Amino acid sequence: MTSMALWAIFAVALLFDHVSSNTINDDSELTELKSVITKLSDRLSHFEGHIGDLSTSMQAQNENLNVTIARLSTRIEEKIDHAVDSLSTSICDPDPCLNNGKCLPVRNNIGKNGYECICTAGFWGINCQLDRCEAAPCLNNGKCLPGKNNLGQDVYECECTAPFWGDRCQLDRCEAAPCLNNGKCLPGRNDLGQVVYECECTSRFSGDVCQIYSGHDIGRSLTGHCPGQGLFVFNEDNKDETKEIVISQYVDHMKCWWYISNTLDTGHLELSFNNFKSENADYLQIFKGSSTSSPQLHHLYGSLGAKKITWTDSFVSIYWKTDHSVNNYSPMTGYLRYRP
Ligand SMILES: [Ca+2]
Repeated sequence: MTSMALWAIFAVALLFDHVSSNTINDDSELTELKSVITKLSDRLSHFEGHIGDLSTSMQAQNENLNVTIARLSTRIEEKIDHAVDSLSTSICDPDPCLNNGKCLPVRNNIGKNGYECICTAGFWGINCQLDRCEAAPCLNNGKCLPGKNNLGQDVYECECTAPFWGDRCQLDRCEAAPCLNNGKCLPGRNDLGQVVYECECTSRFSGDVCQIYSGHDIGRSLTGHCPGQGLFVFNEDNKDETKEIVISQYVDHMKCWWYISNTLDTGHLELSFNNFKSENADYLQIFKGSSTSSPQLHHLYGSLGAKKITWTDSFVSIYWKTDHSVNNYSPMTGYLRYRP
């Protein structure tokens, strides 16, 4: 095709040269020109034939190409379908769901294949990779246990270490130090499942709050106008302290109890008033024990002024009592000290 095209261009150029140069001078030249034109005409016809063949051939090739493209397109679609099908079955293999989550192949709204993880309790996220406990909500070394609530929501529960409790182990039932006499507070649950505490008492003490000393139950309710009632224990740590015996208001019908334990092996206890003054029917008693039926060590009443009493017993009760009669006496404070 290329050589024919070149020949045609050459012939046209020759013809053009003869005409434009105006050199046709005789019959022989005209005859030669006619011959050239005839040859050119033949060649052009031949070229046209080739062009026609070429067009036919190209049309055929075009049709073939269309068929090929259509077949290829079909095969590609088939391949894609096959890939999608195998994807939907293998999308859960290997299993993308963590923490024992169950993998389910799913097709979303736009027909796209994917998977969904059905997570076990406590876990969530696309791949069950998240744990409700990951924020470490349990304080004080509490152990976080994931779970679900009644609504099926993911929740956690804290298993607390002693003595902590509460939703997040943030509470300490023992923080009020309810156990007396160096008793150790242990939180627990009662029969109703309520969080309570238990006191682990040191030797010689017992009772709910270790309030019983060597068999003396001093757990009676302490009310009235005497702040600081209850048990006070002298020991090595506090032997230099002064325990105040405060009668803050001198009124009728008072019943105040102080329980004094002395755990020190030597020495004695001393109670002093700067100015003791009471009605004769009202009085302060010291018992060797925890009740009015225990042996009485001292019995103070009347206008005594500066008054000092002592004892060596390891446990006594101080009892202040007023009767029903009206009086105009003043509050008093006694000062209790350990003397070596
Ligand atoms: Ca009185």
